[in-house]
Amino acid sequence: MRSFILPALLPALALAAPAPAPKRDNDACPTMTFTYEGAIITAPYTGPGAPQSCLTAATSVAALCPTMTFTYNGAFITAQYQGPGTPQSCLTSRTPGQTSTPPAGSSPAATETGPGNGGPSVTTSDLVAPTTSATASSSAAASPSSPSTSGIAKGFNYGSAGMTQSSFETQFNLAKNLVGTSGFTSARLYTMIQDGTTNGVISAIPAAIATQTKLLLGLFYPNVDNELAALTAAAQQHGTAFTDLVLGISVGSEDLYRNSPTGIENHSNPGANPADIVSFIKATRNAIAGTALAGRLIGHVDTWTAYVNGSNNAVISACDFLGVDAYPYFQNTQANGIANGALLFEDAYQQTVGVAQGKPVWITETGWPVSGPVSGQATASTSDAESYWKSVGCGFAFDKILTFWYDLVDQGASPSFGVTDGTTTPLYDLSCTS
Ligand SMILES: *[C@@H]1O[C@H](CO)[C@@H](O)[C@H](O)[C@H]1NC(C)=O
Ligand SMILES: CC(=O)N[C@H]1CO[C@H](CO)[C@@H](O)[C@@H]1O
Repeated sequence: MRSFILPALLPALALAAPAPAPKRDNDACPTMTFTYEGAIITAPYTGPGAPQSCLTAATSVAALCPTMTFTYNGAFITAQYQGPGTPQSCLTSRTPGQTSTPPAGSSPAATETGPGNGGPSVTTSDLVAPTTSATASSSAAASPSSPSTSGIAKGFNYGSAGMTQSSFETQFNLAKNLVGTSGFTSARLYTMIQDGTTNGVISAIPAAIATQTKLLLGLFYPNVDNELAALTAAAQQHGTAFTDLVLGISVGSEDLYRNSPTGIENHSNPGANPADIVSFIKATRNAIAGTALAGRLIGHVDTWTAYVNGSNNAVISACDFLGVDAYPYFQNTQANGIANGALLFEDAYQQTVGVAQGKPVWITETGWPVSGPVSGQATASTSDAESYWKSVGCGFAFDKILTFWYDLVDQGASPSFGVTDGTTTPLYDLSCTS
């Protein structure tokens, strides 16, 4: 599940490396987020109370940066274009899916979804930052964020091997009660299938209902038919108690990476061609149509190196969101000591945003090991892991971008990425306030 940089891509990436972005004076300007016909829109807030400097900045940035118009669930959406040829200054936004102009006639108040008007429990505020954009400066220099009040989802990744409903509940509760943290109430799964069964529903679903844990579901390629059988069975068995918790559905995990030269070298598992993932995504859309899962966001998880490989663009086009995995620790052909950890991660994230066709980019895996071998200039230690948590987690990701950290418990693995050995007292300080 871990990524490695593709050495073959390095020359291309070096050429494409972003120049320092011109200073923008609207970095602190407020934004608003709302849903419009099922699409998540983030746009500059220019209503009452917006600073005068932001009114002109919003206009001039909108004027300078290219936009694209597309339809999404039947609605016309105008969003920032961030594909090839986009000026670097237009790629500095940290807010996924940012738009410059809300569609005419849209009304945030009227289209906001939420439990109050019969909408699902998962709301826009679970998915994207509700008020302000992150700054464009390096997170290493940014001040740490205050404890979570935003409600934007964050959590950890959960494998399925050997897991039962009771062990899922134990881990979900552990994540919620980690000393020094709050708000780790979401979970990313890799499969819908209970370990040891052909297509039985994974016991993480009743565990999530019992603990009110929100879910990024995962479907594992190439087990298409069984994954879809388990997904639709889960919706049938548990109804809205389950589907109200679903943040999105990821079709596949690192399959394009495993299909690349480095992935083939590092893994025995089969990868997938872009066309395979696209048809799995289409099959998933068909499978959930008419079920309680209809309308849920469908995407894919892969390494940032797979997304910036233009041969994989068809997968991006087929997705509602991208989940990106990035591990500076493994980027051992670059200067990847902990001092550069945040810079490498942010570059990986921004490069993914740059090819995301305006779609939200969620962080599905990142972390730094507490123990394990040296990897290039990277060393594994609790103090390096703490430094990475504070700069990347607190400074860049948490409460601004939907994030799943890697990982909660990783005992016995080498390198080992767990933030705890299984107790609510973490292996290092996880607070975001100091
Ligand atoms: C780019 O993606 C294609 C399609 O997935 C794959 O065949 C190729 O190996 C990738 N190239 C690199 C350098 O990873
Ligand atoms: C775990 C592992 O085998 N990692 C290797 C993956 O491939 C890269 C590039 O060849 C190596 O540098 C890693 O050591």
